[in-house]
Amino acid sequence: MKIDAVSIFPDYFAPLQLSLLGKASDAGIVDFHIHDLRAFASDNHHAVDDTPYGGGAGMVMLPEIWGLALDRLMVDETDLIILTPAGKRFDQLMAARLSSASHLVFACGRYEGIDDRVRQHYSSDQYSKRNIRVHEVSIGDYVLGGGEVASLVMIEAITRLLPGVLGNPESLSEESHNEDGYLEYPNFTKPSTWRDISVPEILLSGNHGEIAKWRAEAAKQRAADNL
Ligand code: JDQ
Repeated sequence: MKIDAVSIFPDYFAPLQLSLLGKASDAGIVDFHIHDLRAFASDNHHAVDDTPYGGGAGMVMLPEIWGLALDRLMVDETDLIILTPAGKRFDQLMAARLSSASHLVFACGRYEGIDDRVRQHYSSDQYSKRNIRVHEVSIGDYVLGGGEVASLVMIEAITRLLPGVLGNPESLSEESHNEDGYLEYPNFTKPSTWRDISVPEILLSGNHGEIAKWRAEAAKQRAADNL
């Protein structure tokens, strides 16, 4: 999978070289390319934003500069993801669907966001005929300063689903049990008693049928507690 990200703060993407994502990148499973939007700004002070038509607070990112940056990246079979607090909520199902894409482009705005004509333009027939799809996505109902951290969240959730990325394949199949409802069961490791708190005895029994039943019940209880 190829992943491009466009931002005026490319340094936000440094963590892609660490841990799971760094190994996936070294192994050639995912190919990250980070682009500095400001490189496409050609006026004297390299401005990327201007005041909003209709008035109001803040600044809006210029469509012309986004067009220059994105035109070079939008090949056939590309999913363009525009981060915005007003987008469709990102969840595990969206992560799973996007994990089978061949090319993702993350457009990371700042200020009050990107001129909406950028979304409109890349959503037009000319692009959908080339299997280019545009997604406006939010990672949750809170307001971030820009799209970079939201993109990192999505990239981590998506790339860990790629074949060969997760070291332990059982972890993924057990997660898929959860996709239709129950959250995770609580986990325990050594020692069996810590600060007077003992691990539930059933987990030490070796009775895998009873352990599965206990975990299903504990996961259900935890989900109810977190409502
Ligand atoms: C941008 C902003 C609109 C402040 C600019 C670009 N889930 C989620 N929360 N926040 C974002 C995503 C997000 C994504 C991209 C962004 C926020 N901002 C700041 C935009 C109103 C107020």
